[in-house]
Amino acid sequence: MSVTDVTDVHEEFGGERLPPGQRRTERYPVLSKSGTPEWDPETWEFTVSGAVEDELRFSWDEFRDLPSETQRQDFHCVTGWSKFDNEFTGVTFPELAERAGVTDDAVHVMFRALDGYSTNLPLAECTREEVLFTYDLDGRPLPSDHGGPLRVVTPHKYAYKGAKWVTGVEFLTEPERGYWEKRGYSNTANPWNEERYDTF
Ligand SMILES: Nc1nc2c(c(=O)[nH]1)N[C@H]1C(S)=C(S)[C@@H](COP(=O)(O)O)O[C@H]1N2
Ligand SMILES: [Mo]
Repeated sequence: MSVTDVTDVHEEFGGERLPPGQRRTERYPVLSKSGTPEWDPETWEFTVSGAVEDELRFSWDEFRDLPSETQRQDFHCVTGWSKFDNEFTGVTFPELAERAGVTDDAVHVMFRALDGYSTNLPLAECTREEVLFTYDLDGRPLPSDHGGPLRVVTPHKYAYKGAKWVTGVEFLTEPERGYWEKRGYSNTANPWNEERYDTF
């Protein structure tokens, strides 16, 4: 199996592999605003909606049939730990965006999840190969505490930009803030610039 290594993403942001103020951990802590939600593979559905030519809906089996790839990525939590060399398998954001046909007026994206979580990014910061809808970690199904069956990973951002238990992505014509972005976490979340919190 071929693995694309994207652990050099820090070079684009002019920083070291370990962003400032982070310490490296071998463990993989779990951070969730509430508990781990239940899911049912029979009724689970993933939607692509909003400013697109074709709204898309996938069952679990249909999603698993999409073209996938495996990437080696680092993971930076805003609370100060980083975990290197995670192998995530899944579907890239550009792959899904292309299938839906994003319309010209789309500028922003909102991800929504089973636990009521949401998080937002500008469209340009999502249409990157390393923004991955991932279902396998290190060759095994992504543990449910870490967002299984499906989560987003955003190695160019603090990890709260990656929704665990993601069930939908909506293309927006105006920026909006997600769950933590409304509660003081940085809207931009660049780890190499230590964009951790916003003051309102
Ligand atoms: N659906 C959902 N996604 C979420 C969260 C959450 O509470 N719910 N927490 C975010 C935060 S703050 C972080 S740091 C990471 C933690 O991912 P992990 O639990 O796999 O380490 O998930 C992010 N995605
Ligand atoms: Mo977090």
